[in-house]
Amino acid sequence: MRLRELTRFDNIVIQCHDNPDADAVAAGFGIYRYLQGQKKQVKLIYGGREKIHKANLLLMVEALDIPIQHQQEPLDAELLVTVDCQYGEGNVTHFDAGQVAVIDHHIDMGHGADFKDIRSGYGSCSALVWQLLGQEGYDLGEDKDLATALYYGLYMDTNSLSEISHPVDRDLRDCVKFHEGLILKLRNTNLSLEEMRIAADALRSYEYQEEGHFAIVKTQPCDPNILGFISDLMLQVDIVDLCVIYCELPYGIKLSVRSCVRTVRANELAEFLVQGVGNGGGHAQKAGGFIPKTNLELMAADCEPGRYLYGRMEKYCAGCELLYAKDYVFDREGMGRYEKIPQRLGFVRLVDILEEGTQIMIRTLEADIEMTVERDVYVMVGVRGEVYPIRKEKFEHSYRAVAGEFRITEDYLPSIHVRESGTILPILPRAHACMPTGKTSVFAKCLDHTVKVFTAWDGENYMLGREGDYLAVRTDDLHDVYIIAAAIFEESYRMAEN
Ligand SMILES: [Mn+2]
Repeated sequence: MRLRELTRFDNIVIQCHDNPDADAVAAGFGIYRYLQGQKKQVKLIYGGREKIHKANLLLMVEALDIPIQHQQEPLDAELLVTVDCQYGEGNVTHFDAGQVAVIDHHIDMGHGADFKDIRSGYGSCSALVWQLLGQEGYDLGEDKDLATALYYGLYMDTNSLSEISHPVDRDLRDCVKFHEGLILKLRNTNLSLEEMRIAADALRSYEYQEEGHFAIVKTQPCDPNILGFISDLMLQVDIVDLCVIYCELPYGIKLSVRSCVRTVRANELAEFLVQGVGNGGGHAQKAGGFIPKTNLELMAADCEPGRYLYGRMEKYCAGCELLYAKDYVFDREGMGRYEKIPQRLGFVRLVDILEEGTQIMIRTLEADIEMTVERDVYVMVGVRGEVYPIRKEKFEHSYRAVAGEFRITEDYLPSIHVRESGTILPILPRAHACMPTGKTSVFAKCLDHTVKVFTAWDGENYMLGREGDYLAVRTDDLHDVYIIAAAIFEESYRMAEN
């Protein structure tokens, strides 16, 4: 969806969910500012019984002059835009509206709307609004109040940026110029004494599972940020390797997940815990998740959330094989031989665009990859926009450069961030095309259970193979074992002739 599509209406109301949080307020403020600039009659509201009372939100609203109003009277808008929530949900007071637009980052609950932009992979609605504003050429450099609001919205929804996951969230974090003094003040206006008491009570009532070295803690209903605060503390306990802290709110279950072992990434654990019922994400050590109440009831009738999460945790800990490339003994059993389908891929010779020795970070949908520009290191770009470094020698054996461009259309395209200057260079316009030489092939088999592979080139981080993904071994190096995602395998490989 483009924001400009909304400008055909004149009387527009933007609605945050009831008990709005910083992310909802910031996202609403962003849409408000844009429409105000388009000379629209626009109003920013939230419904529900409670008025905003948390100290940080009051400070945010006042310091940034955010014109949000508590709406209790019926309303009839030509267009109603719900932000950080979906029209028809339990935590969104109903108001009549001619047409409805939904801008949100939770999972799509399937309610109808005339306009919809739901990105459940994003850690915050603020990042989505920031992206939408960018598409319209809105200059945030000229609007530091809004920039600060969006940054703070992201900050609060990703547990002080610690559970950040999507590259658009990371882009907002890295690119925006905000009022530093205000953010510092907001960061330290976070807890009330009552919330401190809730945290203390929660820490006394943990449940510990010895075999899996994990702890589960339920808190009383509280601001989701308290969950992160508690889980950070819980993880510091010597015998706790993984922990999940959750609370039941009127509209669903919020959870915070932590891991301090390299065999479990917190974001994957969070995704697993809410799989099919909610959304979750973050990164290796810290992650969060949310399950809408109705979904939990559907999935686990008469199941108490604590039991449900405990069961998922046990299942996660039990159902996984660890594989270390250095100790791997090749077994041909069940493996087929495959070769790359001759199709265009992209590659970039880094020294063509940057000085040798330059520190860079390559941002992709999957991860931020830290690298140094070296003479013989190339960067490959795959059909899904996936990026990986390759040594010149290996490249020349496996691929040959061909004329023409390499093009793909994906939602998020990779870019090179130059550390020192902050310059951002999109990769695709700088990529050349290449084709597989057909000289290399792999043995591979489809996985029927979860496998984590610590590869030969990175013994610290594993590659996750889920059911349906492929375990692959280079035929010319039987220690080079790795995972190829199901979709990429099907698009890129075919059975070898002999
Ligand atoms: Mn949010």
